[in-house]
Amino acid sequence: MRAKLLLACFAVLLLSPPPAVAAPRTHVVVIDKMKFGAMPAAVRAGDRIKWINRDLFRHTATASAGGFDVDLQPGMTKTIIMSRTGSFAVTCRYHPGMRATLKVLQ
Ligand SMILES: [Cu+2]
Repeated sequence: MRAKLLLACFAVLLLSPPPAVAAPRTHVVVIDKMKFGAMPAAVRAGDRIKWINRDLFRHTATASAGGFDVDLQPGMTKTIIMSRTGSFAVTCRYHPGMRATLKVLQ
């Protein structure tokens, strides 16, 4: 009886799917009225950031310390993959007053 129970438990373990690895997600940041929209929370390495420029002006999403530099004409959308973890100070090369912080977790 006990052997059957152990065997059943073992079978359940064998048949269980492996632990889920989170699939990469796409987060959206809208730039409008000379401001970055809210930076997404819970960005993980491997996720994508889709930058959308809804403003009438050309902007960039530039990591001040390097890492990415996205140049966006008015109405343009670009998607990048965040391969590095860390806290990125983001600014616009044309409008230094535009600032945000994007955190990328492991
Ligand atoms: Cu700008």
